Amino acid sequence: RSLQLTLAVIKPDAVAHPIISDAVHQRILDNKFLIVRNKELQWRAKDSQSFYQEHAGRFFYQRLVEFMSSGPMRAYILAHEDAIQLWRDIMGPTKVFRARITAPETIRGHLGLTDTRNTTHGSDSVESACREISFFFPDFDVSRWYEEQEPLYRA
Ligand code: DAT
Ligand code: MG
Repeated sequence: RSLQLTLAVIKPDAVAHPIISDAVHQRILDNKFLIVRNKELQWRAKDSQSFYQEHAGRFFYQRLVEFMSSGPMRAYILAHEDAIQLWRDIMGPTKVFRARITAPETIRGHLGLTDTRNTTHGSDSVESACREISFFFPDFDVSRWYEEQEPLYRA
């Protein structure tokens, strides 16, 4: 058993309301994630477009791009056993109006505002975690971190 890294983001709707972003941060701590890096940042529209390239052309794309560059957010590199799936489970379903009914105890079910303003982001695979960690933390060297840090946490 060993640690896995994921990229988690508290989106602008939550950062705009400190009580909400504090609640999300507390979930990170309660679930015993190791916070490897974290920082606040704001995107320009071009960052948003590039990050969500896979959704270009979808009906919600323009809304998504504008929202994600509308204010500051907080990004985290989180480590945990099976971190990617664990964080996805804690976030809940993408669509808030579904999450509210089917998974009200999740972050999105509990704190999400709309399907666009859904409070948090999380990587969905090892490949996307790698890409997204570099996107948010260009100076972070994933392979080096594993070499230097990960063996310390092996069970
Ligand atoms: P997730 O964020 O759960 O990985 P995704 O990658 O499919 O979901 O979509 C990225 C973001 O785009 C999502 O967090 C919110 C927005 N989005 C996705 N589907 C949407 C929809 N049907 N209506 C409005 N916004 C949507
Ligand atoms: Mg996604």
